[in-house]
Amino acid sequence: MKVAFPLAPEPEAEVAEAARQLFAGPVDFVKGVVAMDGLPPADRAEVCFAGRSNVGKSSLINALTGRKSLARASNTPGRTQEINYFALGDQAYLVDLPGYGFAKAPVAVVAKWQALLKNYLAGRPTLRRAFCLIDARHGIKPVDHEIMTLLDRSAVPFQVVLTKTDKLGPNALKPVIAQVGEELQKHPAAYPELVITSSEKGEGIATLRTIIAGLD
Ligand SMILES: Nc1nc2c(ncn2[C@@H]2O[C@H](COP(=O)(O)OP(=O)(O)O)[C@@H](O)[C@H]2O)c(=O)[nH]1
Ligand SMILES: [Mg+2]
Repeated sequence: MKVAFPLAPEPEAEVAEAARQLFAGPVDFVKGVVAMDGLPPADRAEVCFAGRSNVGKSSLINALTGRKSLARASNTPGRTQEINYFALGDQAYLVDLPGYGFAKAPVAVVAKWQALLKNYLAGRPTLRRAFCLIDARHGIKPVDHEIMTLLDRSAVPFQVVLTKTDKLGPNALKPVIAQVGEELQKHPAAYPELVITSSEKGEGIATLRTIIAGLD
């Protein structure tokens, strides 16, 4: 059976406002984690953001929280291989995963974080959803399938978020949405709804906030 991947609907005003208030409240950097035993206690729901280096993960977390440099502040060189935890009040964790797909990192470094990522995705009981960020100009690439397959195997539901849509011309989005929908047919863990975003222009941010606030 073919699954359709429609766009996530615009949230209704009331739920969008509740989500806005949640994200306008305190958001704090908790820690950068380099090994499974460094994870904070699994005492609340969490969502993670995965994607290639430079796809816009940190910018998206900043846009969601309305803090210009929250995520970047923890992204000092040398910490980029860490799993960065942010606390959304005391309700949930937002988790910025290390970017993948950079060819220049030494093999041992890549192997180490791949193992950490695999253990994290398979072993975090409070992980409600992974957001897989895909650059709207590029669509889903082979390296994205690798992490999506990992999510399938770990039975972590994931939702695709297209980023940087402000960089696209008016007619360019439709074919990308079609390509993404086609590629997602291969992934049983794919949540059948796409979110279209621009951290720069704010597009889709209220929708994504509402999705996260609605997970319990
Ligand atoms: N035009 C545009 N640029 C963006 C957007 N999101 C991120 N960027 C840029 O893309 C680059 C990488 O973003 P960053 O958030 O650091 O990516 P990360 O490596 O996935 O954390 C930066 O130069 C950002 O300014 C967006 O929505 N629109
Ligand atoms: Mg980043």
